[in-house]
Amino acid sequence: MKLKAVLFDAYGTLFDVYSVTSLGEQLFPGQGARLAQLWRDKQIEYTHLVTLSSGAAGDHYRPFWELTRDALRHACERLGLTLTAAAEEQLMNQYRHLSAFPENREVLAELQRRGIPAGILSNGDPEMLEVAVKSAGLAPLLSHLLSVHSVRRFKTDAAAYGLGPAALGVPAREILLVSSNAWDAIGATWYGYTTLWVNRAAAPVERLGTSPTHTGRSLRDVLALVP
Ligand code: LAC
Repeated sequence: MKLKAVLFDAYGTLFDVYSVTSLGEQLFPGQGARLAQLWRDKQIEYTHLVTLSSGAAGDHYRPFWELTRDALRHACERLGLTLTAAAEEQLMNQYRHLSAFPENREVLAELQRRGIPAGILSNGDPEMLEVAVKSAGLAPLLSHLLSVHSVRRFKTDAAAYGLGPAALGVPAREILLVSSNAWDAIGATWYGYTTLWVNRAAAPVERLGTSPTHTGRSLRDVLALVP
């Protein structure tokens, strides 16, 4: 089977969410790494919670930007750090302009050269994605910026993953979904995508009875999988 398009997760996959560590370290010496980790974990936990509890009884969706801010506040409180309004703005602003992983540009450029449509499918709200993509200079290399905002359900909800095939006009199994988040790679596999888990951190596999279709170590591994 030939893969016809590639969709990338944004946060953690194209953009390095732990690049906030150094600012965190500056603001809270000795706590930067713990803060970055807890902030990220809480952010994802909140997305899962609001989606899991949304349904007939109510809609608890709030944009990723807001959940990210709330997760930061919680993480600081948990670590006993006093988050001033100025520090919060600095950290949130850093989150808006996360560093892109260095290999991204050449991989996206090569996909474009091969004529393979490449896009983003992300929990991020449209404004966040647009700013991140522009500030990383990746806009001309991405044909689709798909945000779960339009369906008000975060990954791993089927409504979120359904955005890919609907926008690209090809079945999920003919789309390579690339994520550095193991849970996202597995959720997408369950949905029906062909998946690549970019396991940059050499993390242990998730024990959920399903494996991503492919596992690699950098975004470059995409190029061996598409024609
Ligand atoms: C995203 C989060 C999961 O970009 O990283 O969808």
